[in-house]
Amino acid sequence: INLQLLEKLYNKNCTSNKGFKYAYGTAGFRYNADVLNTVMFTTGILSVLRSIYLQNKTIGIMITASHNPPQDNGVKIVEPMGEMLDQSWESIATDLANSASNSYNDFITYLNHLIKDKGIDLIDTSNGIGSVIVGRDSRESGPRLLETVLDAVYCFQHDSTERVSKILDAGILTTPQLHYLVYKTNVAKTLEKNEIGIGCYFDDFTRAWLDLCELYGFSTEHLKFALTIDAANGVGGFQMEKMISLLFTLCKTTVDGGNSTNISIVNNDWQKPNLLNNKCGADYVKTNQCLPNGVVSNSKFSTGGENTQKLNCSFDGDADRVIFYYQDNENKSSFHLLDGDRISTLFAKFFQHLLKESGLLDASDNDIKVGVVQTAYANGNSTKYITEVLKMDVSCTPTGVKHLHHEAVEKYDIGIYFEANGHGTIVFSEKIKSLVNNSMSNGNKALKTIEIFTRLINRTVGDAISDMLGVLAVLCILNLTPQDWYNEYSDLPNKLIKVVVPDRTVFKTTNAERQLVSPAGLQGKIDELVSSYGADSRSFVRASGTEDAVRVYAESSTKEMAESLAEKVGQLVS
Ligand code: NG1
Ligand code: ZN
Repeated sequence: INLQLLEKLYNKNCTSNKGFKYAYGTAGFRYNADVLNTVMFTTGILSVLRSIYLQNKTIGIMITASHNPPQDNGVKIVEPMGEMLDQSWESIATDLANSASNSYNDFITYLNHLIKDKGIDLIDTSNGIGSVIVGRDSRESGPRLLETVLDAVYCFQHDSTERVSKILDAGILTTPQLHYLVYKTNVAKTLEKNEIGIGCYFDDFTRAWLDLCELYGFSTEHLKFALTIDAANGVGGFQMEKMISLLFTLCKTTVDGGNSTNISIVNNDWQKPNLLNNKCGADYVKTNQCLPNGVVSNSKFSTGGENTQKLNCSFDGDADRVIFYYQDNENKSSFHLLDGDRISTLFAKFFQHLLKESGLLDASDNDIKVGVVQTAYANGNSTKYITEVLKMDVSCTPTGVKHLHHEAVEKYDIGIYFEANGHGTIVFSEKIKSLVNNSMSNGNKALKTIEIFTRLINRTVGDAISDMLGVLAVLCILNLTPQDWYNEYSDLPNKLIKVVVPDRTVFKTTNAERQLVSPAGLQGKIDELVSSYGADSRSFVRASGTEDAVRVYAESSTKEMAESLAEKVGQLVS
């Protein structure tokens, strides 16, 4: 590390908001973009150290604030195989940022302690000098914050020839694309291949989609649906555009020149950052349970005939969430939401069907575990449907995909996880992959389908583009209309509200956040209230990890009762 340069660049980047307290939250650091410089600088430093610590594996940095408003931004670190940052390093990230926020001396003291404590060798660089890939979403503050990260990496000058740590600016891309690129880069490295670019993302996912088209005889331009994608005016729109144009160019069954009208993208003004997530996007649609700006109600919705089905979906600002919906007339009550819970149940039903067809379940010593991971926000009827109708295993974890991902990997060979808000993916164990690969030669279509899905689904993290393709494929393969999908079960009416309290840290939970242990006595009062609303009622309270508020969730047998229960619990909390 070049100390002279470090001090100079610290002074340039870390003095504008001295004393600010940072915390690595549910999804990294996330604040108003004006206060982020210090933490961008320290995150840049930390990612190089993490890379050297992990024998020079490539680490990712994503600059994004997802579904938050345009004036916010944030940053998170991505591990070599595309996972979220190791939890024990989250507090290091926080401490390093706060030491820099205090003073240069505190920063250097903590940095030295960290380097020593982790045994990171900055002198002998024979193992490598650190390698980082950085991506960002379409926010206006992105380029400025990127400069700060580049400054930080530049401090790692390893000898007099000014050899510095390697950093690849991957430009504007979706969060899951960055995760995937980091993963592919590390795989390529172990194969001693040269650097790869984001082209690998498009190659791999279009290949998988086209393999499915070929296997089942459907084609991108002859989907049974007219699909409208609301891209939240974020980066997902133009990445999806690239994907669509590739799919149409590569599709072998091109008809009429191949230009389709059955997939369209709206809210695709990603070059106007002030429109980002504004009255559109997955979070808006899920929270308000209504159509976003720019999507018209499907008044000409027809239940019969090919190509007349209309389906919409919304991405969030960095395209790691997707939810689907349709509305059959102008009446708001005909709005039907197909959220993360529904995506889970659809995939669960699909894989159950495939496994039956594949014959893999016949050999009892295969002992294949398939299950769904949810959080407390999953609709009670979705949980009931999975356990009682599909008769599959469900586990519940705290909020935040890092928890769901971990559980899915630990517990299942095919682990399906989605937060109700549409963030999730499917993870396949090495065991199921090798079982599938070893038996595939017999031309079994179900086995081939599972194999293709291990490539169509982004293994690293929830991915709106890949999940969307996965859902479309399942609907085509199982021959389901959006209404069929919706009619599998009915949601319990529910309400989610935010309550601003003086100190949200006093709200401590247990049992996957479904019960409060602090403040003392509050859970008893909530239980009492819930029991007075009848059998189907449920409510829980937890502090948000991304906003300064407490969230109250309530479910009951009618909309009025769910709303009243949420309000009453909200009063107990405030
Ligand atoms: P918090 O603010 O901790 O509730 C929210 C979402 C999470 C997750 C994170 C990260 C809800 C109720 N909570 O977390 O599911 O997506 O943001 O983006 O939707
Ligand atoms: Zn997101």
